[in-house]
Amino acid sequence: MISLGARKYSLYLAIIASISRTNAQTEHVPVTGMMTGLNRTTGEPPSRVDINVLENEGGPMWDLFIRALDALQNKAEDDERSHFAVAGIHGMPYTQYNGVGPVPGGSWGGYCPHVSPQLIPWHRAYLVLYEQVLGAEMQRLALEYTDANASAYQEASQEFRLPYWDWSSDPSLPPSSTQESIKVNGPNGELVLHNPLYNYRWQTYPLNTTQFPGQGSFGPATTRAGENGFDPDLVNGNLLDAKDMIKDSVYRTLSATTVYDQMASMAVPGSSFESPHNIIHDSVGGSFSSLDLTAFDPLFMLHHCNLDRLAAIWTTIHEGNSVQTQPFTSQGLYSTAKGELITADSPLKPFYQSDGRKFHTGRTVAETELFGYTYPDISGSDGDRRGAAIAQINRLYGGLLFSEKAIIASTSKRQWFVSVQVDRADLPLPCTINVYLGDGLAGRSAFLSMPATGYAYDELSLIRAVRNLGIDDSDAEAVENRLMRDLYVRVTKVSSEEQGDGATLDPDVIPSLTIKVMGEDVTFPRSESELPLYSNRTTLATILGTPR
Ligand SMILES: *[C@@H]1O[C@H](CO)[C@@H](O)[C@H](O)[C@H]1NC(C)=O
Ligand SMILES: *[C@@H]1O[C@H](CO)[C@@H](O)[C@H](O)[C@H]1NC(C)=O
Ligand SMILES: *[C@@H]1O[C@H](CO)[C@@H](O)[C@H](O)[C@H]1NC(C)=O
Ligand SMILES: *[C@@H]1O[C@H](CO)[C@@H](O)[C@H](O)[C@H]1NC(C)=O
Ligand SMILES: [Cu+2]
Repeated sequence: MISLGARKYSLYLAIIASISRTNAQTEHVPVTGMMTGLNRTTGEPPSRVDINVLENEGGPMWDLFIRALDALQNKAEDDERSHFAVAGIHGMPYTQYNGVGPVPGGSWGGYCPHVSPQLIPWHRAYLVLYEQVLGAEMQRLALEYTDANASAYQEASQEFRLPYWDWSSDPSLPPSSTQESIKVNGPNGELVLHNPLYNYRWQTYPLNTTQFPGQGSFGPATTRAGENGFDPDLVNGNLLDAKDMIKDSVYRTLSATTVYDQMASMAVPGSSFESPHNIIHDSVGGSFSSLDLTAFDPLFMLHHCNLDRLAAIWTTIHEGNSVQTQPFTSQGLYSTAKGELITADSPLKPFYQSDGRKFHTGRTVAETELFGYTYPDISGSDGDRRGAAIAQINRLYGGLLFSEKAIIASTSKRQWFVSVQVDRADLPLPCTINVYLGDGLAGRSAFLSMPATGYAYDELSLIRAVRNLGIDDSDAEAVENRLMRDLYVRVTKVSSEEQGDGATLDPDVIPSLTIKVMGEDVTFPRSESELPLYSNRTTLATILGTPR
């Protein structure tokens, strides 16, 4: 039997051949991924790894990773393979990358789609571009090591794949991103560098005010919340406050969402990964919470790599659902005009396929293996890949719904969540909608600055908040009485400079905001490789934002 790996391996060879053919004919940077370091027997690509694991293992891969980030940040900003040029695709300065500019009728200045099913596939192509540019730099730097370590450095540079920041398990900042300087091994001994994971310092600062209209408040380098551009304790405090909400939201999307479009964005009713992803942007704060500037922060790629990982786990679990299913009407972005219908075959601009002529689409980026990478949670070509992935997410994120006790009892139980629906045009963007139960924060939906209009949706689990009430949660009537009495909503404006708490608004002033308290039956999984089942959704009440 020819293994899946072998079939894919021959595909890689075809892709590599076509890359070398087209590079001569076009100046476009095709987005192909790294094709080095594949398993020689199976053709399986290397895994992207947890940033903290990469740091703790240290050695040649870590040395090269840090040195290559530093090199990209120091490359001339008009070089298409510099950190500046790649970061500038996302938002400001609205680079015409690969010669692609805005479409008439587009409104938002950068290419990045948000609140759109293209959020996941577009950022996948984006990360792959960064990974291949960074990987090429690492391979160049590896050649500088000529001593007994030379082959270890070269091998590491071939097997390298982008690391991810698993904020869904532990949202604390990667420790490697909190120190201003860093030591690594260079070819001639130890090097002390400005830590390229700490921030990005613009070479051309002061920024061109035409291209960076908001520059006045941002300073010469990227910032995160706090004094002097970044206070790691403050940021970690913000992140850890949201830890449980993020984890519960990720588990809900992994287990309860069955349609790709719902999983991929807040544009479709249901639970999505976009929502906890937004909480991370807001909690890190500073320029990280600005869609215009966030991609310049070196944390951005690690952050989005985790989003990509969650989507890849989701598509492994929900086999056969790897692309957008329903057309979506664009709210108007740099590369899609308002009213344009977006499907799985719409272009992901400005990312060219290997032929340098056609753009990638949701469909062409559906499989990570075709870009030469996988994730530890879904690797392993044989056996029950789906079951193994489910067991992994149950262990990592399923704390509340998944426990030995629940498995043994194999019970079904009434549980509750809040559904959120709002027209973004009514919101004081960027902002958060916070749901409280009594004194405690029960859930949060975060909304970034763009797009300015269009409906957005979210679902916030109340399981943890109900447990924290300390009443018998099998007494549905008692729980529902408490929900009706003690649940209320507040809208909080996020200040992009993150100077303390933003202003809080009464949600009554937001006409389109609809908050429903919903009930559902949850049947606990019977084994670690099964998911809970959700059924019998009912609406308890549509509440307003005032305490009742
Ligand atoms: C390649 O894959 C085989 C089969 O899964 C495995 O035994 C081997 O260790 C892998 N080689 C490397 C270098 O990872
Ligand atoms: C190889 O690298 C290690 C650190 O990664 C260093 O301690 C050692 O001196 C290097 N070997 C040589 C021969 O330079
Ligand atoms: C600033 O950016 C604009 C828009 O790209 C450009 O036309 C202008 O020449 C730039 N100005 C300077 C001083 O670089
Ligand atoms: C659905 O839930 C409601 C409310 O808890 C309950 O009264 C009803 O019996 C349930 N229906 C089914 C089919 O389980
Ligand atoms: Cu993002």
